[in-house]
Amino acid sequence: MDKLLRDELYQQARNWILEAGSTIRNKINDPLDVSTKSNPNDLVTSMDKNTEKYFVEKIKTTYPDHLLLSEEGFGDDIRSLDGIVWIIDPIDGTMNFVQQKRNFAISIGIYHNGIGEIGLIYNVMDDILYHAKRGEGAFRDEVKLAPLKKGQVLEESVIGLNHLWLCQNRLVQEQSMQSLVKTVRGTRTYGSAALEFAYVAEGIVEAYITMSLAPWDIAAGIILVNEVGGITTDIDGNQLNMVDKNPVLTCHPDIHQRIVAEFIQKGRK
Ligand code: 2AM
Ligand code: CA
Repeated sequence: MDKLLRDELYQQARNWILEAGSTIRNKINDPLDVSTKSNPNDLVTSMDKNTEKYFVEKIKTTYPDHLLLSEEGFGDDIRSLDGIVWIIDPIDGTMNFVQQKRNFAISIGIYHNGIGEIGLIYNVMDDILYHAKRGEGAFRDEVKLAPLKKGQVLEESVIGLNHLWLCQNRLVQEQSMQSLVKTVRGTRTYGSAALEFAYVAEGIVEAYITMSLAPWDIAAGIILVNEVGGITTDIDGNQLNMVDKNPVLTCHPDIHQRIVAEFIQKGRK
């Protein structure tokens, strides 16, 4: 994608994400219509759906030849990332949105023939925008994020992790995940994959590991993490499939190999 088009799409996406966020903030205390999806804890609200419809309408009107891969089903049925694809989660961290009215984000990744060009993650209630254009660095509002510092060791790292994986998971023996938790300095669960990626990019968390995420949870975050020298793969260290769910590891490059080899592959079921 040439720079002129990338700059234009970035500006549009930025305007739309800020406007959608402002609408959510204005309606944050309105009565909520909550339903469940794949399981009783997998929530969706009318706000998720209306926010997604807002983006679909804007994108389809302005860029009719672009495609949209999004969580609530108002986008296109996409099997590949050919062309320009907007990958959108209208609310990432819906449980936080419902239970806490904060700690959720809107996530937009724009990909061109499979290459991540633009990533935006908007922490709506804190009004903080993480953003990146490929090759131009990542930012938290107007502040450029520093490249991840060299020499990171696992014992001094804080990792993001869903605590459920310590009790039950299909992929890695629970003892192996518990051993990872005992090795690192600390763990955090923020409840929004997009924000966890933003924190890895910001360098306030050194890794985020999770057993099943969809493209819209990670599309923007991958670009942000890339821009500061971080790595995102599946939990075995392989390339992600961007049109399917994946178990995901995003982290500081110095600790990637050790997490994969010592804690995941040894404990693989
Ligand atoms: P969501 O809020 O958009 O559903 C929570 O640990 C993180 O995992 C959130 O980013 C959440 O995204 C994501 N997630 C993905 N699939 C999920 C599922 N089936 N149930 C709950 N959270 C899910
Ligand atoms: Ca969502």
